[in-house]
Amino acid sequence: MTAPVQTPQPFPTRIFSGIQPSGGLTLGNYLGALKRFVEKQDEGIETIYCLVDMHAITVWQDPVKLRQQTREAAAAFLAAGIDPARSILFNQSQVTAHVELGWIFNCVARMGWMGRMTQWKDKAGKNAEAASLGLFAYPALMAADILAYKATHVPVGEDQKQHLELTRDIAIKFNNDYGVTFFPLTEPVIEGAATRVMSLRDGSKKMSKSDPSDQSRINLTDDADTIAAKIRKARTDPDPLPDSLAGLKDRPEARNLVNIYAALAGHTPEQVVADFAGAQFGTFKPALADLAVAKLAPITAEMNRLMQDPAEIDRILGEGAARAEAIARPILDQVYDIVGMIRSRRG
Ligand code: AQP
Repeated sequence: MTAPVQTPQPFPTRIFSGIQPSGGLTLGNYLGALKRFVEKQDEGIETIYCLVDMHAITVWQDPVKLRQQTREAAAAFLAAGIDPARSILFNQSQVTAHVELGWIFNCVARMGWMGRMTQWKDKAGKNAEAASLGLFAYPALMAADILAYKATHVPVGEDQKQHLELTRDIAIKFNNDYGVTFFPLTEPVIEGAATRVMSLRDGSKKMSKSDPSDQSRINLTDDADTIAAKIRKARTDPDPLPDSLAGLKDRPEARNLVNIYAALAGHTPEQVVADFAGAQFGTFKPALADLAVAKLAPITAEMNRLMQDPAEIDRILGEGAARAEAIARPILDQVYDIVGMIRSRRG
């Protein structure tokens, strides 16, 4: 192994991020990721967004549902404002550079690093022996997703921070092992009022598309009545809203609803508590439900419209995959060269 090198950042700004089509997208995915993906695109930064279907199958997926969920997630991206002319949008399995680089990173990453990942511990639970090898290696493939494009920034929710740190560790070890300054040290971009949206049933658990309770989350496909009913039934405490954020300490469910309101309204949580100081949840919840419906209903309607034409969605994903491939393939060719693989000309 060569001496460690400090990797400078001579890399142009490029954003990459992804979402697993492992179920219908939730309000957590929307506020923590999708809404911010659109903002980055609208800032004029080069943006590459991926539906990470290879990640989704680290937990068994019904093939028919997986295809449906992938198209539905693509529809959600488009409906939320991702413009395929300005962003690259595709599904991961169509660009094989991801799994090729993922394998190389499996050989760079250490077992101990993977074993410390909290998502692995949460998802594998007590029965790690029965979890898939893919679930264990998930963060190495995620590093490959990002570094196949030498992406410098990744907008994510709070839960993905540790995986981003591991992506940097893999980049540093690759650069050090091969004595190159090849991969950037990618920065997570975790910003906004709702970087960790919590379950509506349990303020200590993240809102998740794979939570067995549908009441725990708002789905982007929920209609107005369902959204209002879920917010009405959301767990809270009997106290009114305080006049400052300090008063929400130790009130995780109340804090969660304030954060959701703030992120949907484009306000800070401080503004929201100032506006609703002293209000009971009987007043706050209907206001939140109205806001959520106003923001989400147009997205749901557009998703439904787009889902009428699955061939068009597939066409957009295919076109995005071709553009993604054109960026990733030359990078991967260089990686093969760096690690010492023979690449013969064929035909
Ligand atoms: N509750 C959340 N609050 C804020 N951001 C969230 N994200 C997910 N849940 C929340 C962000 O959404 C992006 C895509 O996540 P993912 O689909 O790749 O996987 P995940 O983080 O494991 O999301 P889920 O919904 O919990 O999926 P399942 O149930 O399949 O594991 C990421 O940027 C994530 O931070």
